[in-house]
Order: sequence, then C-alpha cells, then structure tokens
Amino acid sequence: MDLPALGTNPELDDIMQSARKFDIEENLLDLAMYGFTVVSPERMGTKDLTPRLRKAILGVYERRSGHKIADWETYDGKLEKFQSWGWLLEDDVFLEAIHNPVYQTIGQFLTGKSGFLAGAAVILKSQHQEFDLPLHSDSHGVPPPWPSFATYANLSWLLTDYLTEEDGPTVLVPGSQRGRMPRGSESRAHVEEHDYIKPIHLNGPAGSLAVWNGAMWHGSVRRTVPGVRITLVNVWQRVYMRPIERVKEISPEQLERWPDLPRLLGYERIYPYQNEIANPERIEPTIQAGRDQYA
Ligand SMILES: O=C(O)CCC(=O)C(=O)O
Ligand SMILES: [Fe+2]
Repeated sequence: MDLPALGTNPELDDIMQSARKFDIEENLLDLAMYGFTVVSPERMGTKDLTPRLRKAILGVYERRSGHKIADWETYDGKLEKFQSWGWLLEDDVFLEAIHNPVYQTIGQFLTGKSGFLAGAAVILKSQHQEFDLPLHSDSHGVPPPWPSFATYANLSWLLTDYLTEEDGPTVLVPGSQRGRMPRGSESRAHVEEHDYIKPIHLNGPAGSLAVWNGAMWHGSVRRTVPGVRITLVNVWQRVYMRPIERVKEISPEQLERWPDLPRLLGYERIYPYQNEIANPERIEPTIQAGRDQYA
C-alpha cells in the first residue's frame, strides 16, 4: 500500500511524499529510531554551496573577531572569541542554505510543518582548543519524561570533513533522545569507558548535513590535526517555543528575494500578545500544531 498517497494524515503525507522524492526515507527512519542521521552531500545537492558557506563564515568571523584565517585547511593556531549566534542574516548564502528542500523536509519531519528556525550558530575548532565538549542534551527547559516527538532539532552543515576521530567530530549517543538529561559521569562517556553509554563519532564528508533530535545526548572530542573544523549549526524548534536568537530586521532586499523568511524564522507568531491579537490568521496553524505533531 502506498500510505502517503491515501490522504489519511495530510500533514505527515506531505512530508513523506517529499522524503520519497528526495530519497531520504532511510534518513527519516534513522532519525525516528536512533535520533540522528547524516545526509550525504550528493543527496543534499549542495556541492557548490559548501565552499561558499565556508568563505562566508570565515569572512564574518574576521569581521566579528578581527582575526583573519588565510587557509582553514592548514591553520594551526588559536581562534579568537567571536559572537557564536546570529549568523543567518549576515550573508545571503546562509539564507540560500535554509531554502534547500531536503533540509526543509527534515526540519519539518522533526518539528512539524509549523516548526521554525530558532537560531544559527557557527562552531570553529582547531587543535589549539584542547577541549572535549561534555555529553549534553540541547532540550533546555524540557523536563522528563521527554515527549516522543522532537521539540528541538539540530541541523548542522558539516563544512569540513568529519572522517576520523582526529578531525574533532561531534559524538552522539543513539537512542538517548528517549530519556532524560545525562547525570554526573554519564557526561564523560565519550572520553572514559562507560558500561552502558556507548557514544559514536559522527562521520561524514564536508557538505553533509548532520541532523539530530535536540533531546539526544551529544558532545565532541578535541581536534588533534591541523586545520579548522567549520560547522554551521541550525536549530529548529516547535511553534510554541521561544526563538534562541533575538529577532533581527530582515532587509527589504532579503524579503523580496525570500518572502517566506518571516515564517521560516518564526517571526510570524501569535505570542506574546500586546493589547490585541494583531494577526488572527496565525492562531489556527498554532492550534493545529497541537493536534498533529507533523502540522
Ligand atoms: O561541536 C560539536 O560537535 C557539538 C556542538 C553542539 O553541542 C551543538 O551543536 O549543539
Ligand atoms: Fe549541543
């Protein structure tokens, strides 16, 4: 039977039909069962996007920190402090990336069609940092028992290779999205042997999209080779949540090129109210999102 064609769950049917079109049904199954997946650069169809995202990131980094990295492949020094959130409206290539249809299908699978991009951060990492990020969950403020659906989704553009442990990859604990926050020494299970927590290293070439349910336990290991790991992190949330980043002005040019930006970035919200509900047409989608986890 062709279930997505039967119209029994219209919100889900749309997502599943897109998934079939883009050949990512197996990725959605990984996400549903294990909590994470990696979509290959070929499937993302973003071959030319990767170098442009890297270039834009290094440009904004230079502007924010005053530090220029001439060659990310060989750079082996210290990275300067920089504002890690608030990247989306800094360069049009970031907006181009969030219009990738494979990316959007996955964001919607996890947070519903009303899900929105709550923030964009950049992580740069050289072997100078000598730091293993403890295992944690990004589902801040969500008490246990956690819902069966994702409240947060992390869609990370891997802009450099994550092929070996030396690259300093993210580590993830498959299945942990169903539980609770890690406690005590559980947070160190990726750097010390642990009897029941078995983290794995994320693996994918530059240009992959790594996606995990935000509830999932993850951290990272230090980088031990020259060069800079470059990651663009996009966090999606459900419509009832508060965005991570402060609302910024979308320029008239950006709005003209991408009229869906206010919706995608979660600017079209019903809450908080001022004196009156200014946009009553926003009420129904929010209520529908409470009826159906894919809405
Ligand atoms: O640097 C990493 O690989 C992990 C980053 C992280 O915790 C996150 O993106 O939420
Ligand atoms: Fe995290």
